[in-house]
Amino acid sequence: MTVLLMMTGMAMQGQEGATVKSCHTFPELGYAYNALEPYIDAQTMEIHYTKHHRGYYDNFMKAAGEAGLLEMPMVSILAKISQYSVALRNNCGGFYNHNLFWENMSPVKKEMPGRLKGAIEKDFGSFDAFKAAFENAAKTRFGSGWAWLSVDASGKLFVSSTANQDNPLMDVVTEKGTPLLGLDVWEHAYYLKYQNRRPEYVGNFWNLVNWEVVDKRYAAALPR
Ligand code: MN3
Repeated sequence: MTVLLMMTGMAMQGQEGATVKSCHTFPELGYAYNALEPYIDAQTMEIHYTKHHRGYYDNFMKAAGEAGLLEMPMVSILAKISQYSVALRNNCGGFYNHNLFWENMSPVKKEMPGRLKGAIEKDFGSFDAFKAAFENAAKTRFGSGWAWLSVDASGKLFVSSTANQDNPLMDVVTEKGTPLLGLDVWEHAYYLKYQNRRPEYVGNFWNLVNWEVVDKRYAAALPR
């Protein structure tokens, strides 16, 4: 448990300001492949982490090297992603998004800290209203993509969805902010267990959310 939290914490620190070069180590998954069962099965987790996420990472390293961006923080690359190749957009996005996704989930139930709860109630009216908006974003994303809870430059929370491996940090998306919680709705994330039943997968996600991590990201992203 302590080890798990430490690993989660280290992975979080590695995500934001770190340069590509210092992120050169493919991050550890903070729990076992079967730790999120029954909501996400072990086979899906193993393939998702070792094949999909690894593939994005390897291709990101290649594209970043070719573009001479090995010293640039990921957040800076994402903020100017329109200037770079499609390969960099897909793979920097894919690497960043999955890092966040693994950290967003916990095998141990995490209560939502009061700070985040208050902000959600203020900006969405209620937790149920937020949940409905997030589920709607996840269910209605056509094809492959992500649903997000993010905070904008003024400190306000919002829900959005993006296609493919785009995310709210990219200059190419309409709703920009810092992602706090992301849900992968590519079929590779759920098809082995849920087949076409994406809504069931989306509904089960609430059993896994690590609200402590979301709250920490919220606090770190607020305007100062
Ligand atoms: Mn994925």
